[in-house]
Amino acid sequence: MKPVIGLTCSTDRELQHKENYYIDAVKGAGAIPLLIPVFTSSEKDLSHLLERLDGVILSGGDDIHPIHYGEEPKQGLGQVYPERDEMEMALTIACIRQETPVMGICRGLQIINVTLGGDLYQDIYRQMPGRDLLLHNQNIDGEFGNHSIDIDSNSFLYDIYKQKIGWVNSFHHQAIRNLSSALKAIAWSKDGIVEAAIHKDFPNIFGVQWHPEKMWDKDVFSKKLLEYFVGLCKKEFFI
Ligand SMILES: [Mn+2]
Repeated sequence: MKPVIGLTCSTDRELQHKENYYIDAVKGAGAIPLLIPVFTSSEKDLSHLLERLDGVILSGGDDIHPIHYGEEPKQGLGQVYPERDEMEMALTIACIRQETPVMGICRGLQIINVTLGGDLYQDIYRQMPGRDLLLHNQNIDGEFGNHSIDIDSNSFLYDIYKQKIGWVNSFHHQAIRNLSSALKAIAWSKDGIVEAAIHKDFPNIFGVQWHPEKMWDKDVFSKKLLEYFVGLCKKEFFI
């Protein structure tokens, strides 16, 4: 039976939405996608929701409000939507509690980190002066890789890539500053930005800073990564 994977939505005052490439990528990797809107939810409601899902993808989107890691907004912070932050953070906690697999994509990796006590650069280009940063907010289409990543050879990512170097797209101007002590970094860009991390105690919970769903039908590693996650949701692997 195909697993059902919940995809968190982007939202504004009028619409809840998610781009079609997320839907296509989940379907292409062998699962059934289901959109989860932002809604004010109790712990009990989220727990009930998760009983009906085999996994959750925390999707990409707007910036995370820095109040969630104890800062006020600085110059360079983009659009924020605190209700989405709160819902996704509560959902992450519920997933950990119920051991529901989670894949964080871009903002989703950052949500996992902030939920578990880590923090972010509100804008890497303003907050990391003197660092020769790469262009993490690429100008080419998302189906093309933009910068390389160095992969921890002792990680599931290495098992997918079978090499220490990967090539990923990049659509972010925020990034992990202090990594949560509950997480382990498993990939970095050449300028030292954390590009992937996994939960130390719950390895079914991980995030990547790039967008495999934009490359899934062009890049074999992106497809394998999504298929790996679908496998976790099917409980094919015992890790
Ligand atoms: Mn990047």
